[in-house]
Amino acid sequence: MDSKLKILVINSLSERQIAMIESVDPCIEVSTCEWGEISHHIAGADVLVPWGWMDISPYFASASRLRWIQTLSAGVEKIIFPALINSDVLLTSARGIHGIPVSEHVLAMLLSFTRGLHLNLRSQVYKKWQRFPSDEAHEKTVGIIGLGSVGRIIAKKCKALNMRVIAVKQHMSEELFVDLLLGPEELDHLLSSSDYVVLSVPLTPATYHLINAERLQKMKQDAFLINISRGQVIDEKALMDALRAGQIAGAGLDVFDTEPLPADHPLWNFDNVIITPHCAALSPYYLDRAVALIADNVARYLRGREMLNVINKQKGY
Ligand code: OXD
Repeated sequence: MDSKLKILVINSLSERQIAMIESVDPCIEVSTCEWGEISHHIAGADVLVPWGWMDISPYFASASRLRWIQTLSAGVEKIIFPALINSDVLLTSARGIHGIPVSEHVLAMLLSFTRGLHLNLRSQVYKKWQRFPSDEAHEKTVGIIGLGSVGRIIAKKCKALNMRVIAVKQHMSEELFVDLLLGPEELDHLLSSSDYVVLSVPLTPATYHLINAERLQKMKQDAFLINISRGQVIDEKALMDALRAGQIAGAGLDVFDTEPLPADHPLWNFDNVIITPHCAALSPYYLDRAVALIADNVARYLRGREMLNVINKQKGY
């Protein structure tokens, strides 16, 4: 029997990054391939490291050695399929490495809305000297829905702006940077008291269309909605209706129902919407952080220790 632990990463890695994973134990052999080549390589892999958006279900039957899938991304909703759920293949994610870039992305959106930069940029395209009302984030309230590793860093940075931070979280905990922590049943209170609502929850059956017409109505008319989680957490049609009706002041969206957002999608046309192409987590340091996490998890796997970010495949997170 082959005594090597063969790890197949569906992304290119530098020699240094490969060496970092292989340095965990002499039995480890890391190889990489492009997404289009997966069918040629998957049969030999004990461990697969794909991005969360990759649909590996067509190749699963030929992955006879596969014992563990470690995603490069935090989101795993697209990688879970019935045969995987019913198998004993372990699934772990890269949760925990996104906090720095994603929180900076949220602050960039929040401050752009506050200072009117989204409007200034449009004027600049037309070389138009035009002032818009601007506000301050200081002492305003940010409501964070989902206080995982990303939500916590957002809270900390908003506190540094002297904002009031409220958050909704599944289970109560001591939180250093949160002024008011609420349970999921108090979501409406967060919505009606926040000047900025930030979505940082995973997509699960429970969070699908969490922000619907009824919930948008609970928000203040001068409040902004920022989504860096998954597009399907918002009912996009209800959001566009709310924007048209002036029910909320604007939305900063990094994620969408359909990605890439189609060129003829009406969301492109709103002055008070900032659209970014699912890039909140992008950073030159992303892969290094992912590789460090993978190396840590490989060591845990080999030594039979508790693994990081194990996904409950039934629940989807
Ligand atoms: C992720 C993301 O899931 O960046 O990692 O959206």
